[in-house]
Amino acid sequence: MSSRRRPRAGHLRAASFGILLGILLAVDGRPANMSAHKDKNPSSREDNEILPQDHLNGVKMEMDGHLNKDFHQEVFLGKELEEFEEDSEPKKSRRKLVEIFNKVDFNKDNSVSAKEMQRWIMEKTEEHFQEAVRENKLSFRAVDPDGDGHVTWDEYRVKFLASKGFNEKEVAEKIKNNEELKVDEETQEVLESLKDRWFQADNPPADQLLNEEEFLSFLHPEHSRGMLKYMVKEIIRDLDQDGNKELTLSEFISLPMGTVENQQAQDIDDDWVRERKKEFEEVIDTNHNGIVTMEELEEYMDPMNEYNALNEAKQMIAVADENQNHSLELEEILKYSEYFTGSKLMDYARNVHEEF
Ligand SMILES: [Ca+2]
Ligand SMILES: [Ca+2]
Ligand SMILES: [Ca+2]
Ligand SMILES: [Ca+2]
Repeated sequence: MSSRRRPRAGHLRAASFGILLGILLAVDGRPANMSAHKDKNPSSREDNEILPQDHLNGVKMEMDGHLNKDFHQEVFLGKELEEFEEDSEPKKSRRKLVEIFNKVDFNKDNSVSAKEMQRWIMEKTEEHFQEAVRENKLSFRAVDPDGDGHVTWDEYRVKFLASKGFNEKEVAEKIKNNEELKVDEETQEVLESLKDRWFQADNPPADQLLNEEEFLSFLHPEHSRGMLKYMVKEIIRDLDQDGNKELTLSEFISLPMGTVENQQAQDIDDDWVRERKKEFEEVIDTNHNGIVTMEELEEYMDPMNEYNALNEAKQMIAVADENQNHSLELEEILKYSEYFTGSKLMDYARNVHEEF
């Protein structure tokens, strides 16, 4: 482990949370003997969905402070993202990309301007949000089995511990009888962090119960103003070394250790540092004074910020704009399809050119 930074409580929290998510994502379900019932549908997916995720679609930064590398693809493809994953057929992907181009090109002049791309990004962001609302309905049902529309912290805590492999009935019984729960330190830290977040998501008048909408902001803080501020506070807490609630470039570049497995490898990766520096100086620090304030970070994290969307649109265009007309033509998008969609289509397009 890199010892670039002294571990502090916040780091440990972020670290253990990352590790926990890693475990939950990596292990396909819990050990068989702990599983209440074995159905065809592994319960791991459902369990993961009741936990706030590190990665949020269409948000520029992960909850652990890492940049979201797939951001531009997410805001370009929206919920179509999955259709471009590895095993999709090139011919189909190409057709899909042409289709998308024609939609982004709102005024049908065969070229995508920054304004058109901005409008598209906003639309796709809204799509991610609607997707989150839809998924939240299912997750909420999982934590509110009696369906009365409210979930207490204790009910959620039981579900969370069950997802960690604890026996759900036993835990529920112990909580009911106010008995002490024997959980390891790591789980305890995650629980405390979740509890903070839980009470943040409880809108006034605070009744310590979350309804479906509040649960959505618990899982998806990016779409609620109050939770967005909370998320920013958490990120600053993890990155801010001198505790002045602002970030310098060096604070932004050195991440808390242990938040990802290959942190050490990433720390020494020059590209990684360069990218982060660029993002800090050119995008997040909007008044370019070398300091990122909470307000600047909040603007940056807000997925519905139109100014950010326009910047992103310009950046995306610049990547592929070979003829330098500040717009994207279909050929440019196809040539840079890997950047926009994650799949390489140009070679394919050239090979089968006769077909079209
Ligand atoms: Ca156009
Ligand atoms: Ca600082
Ligand atoms: Ca600034
Ligand atoms: Ca162009």
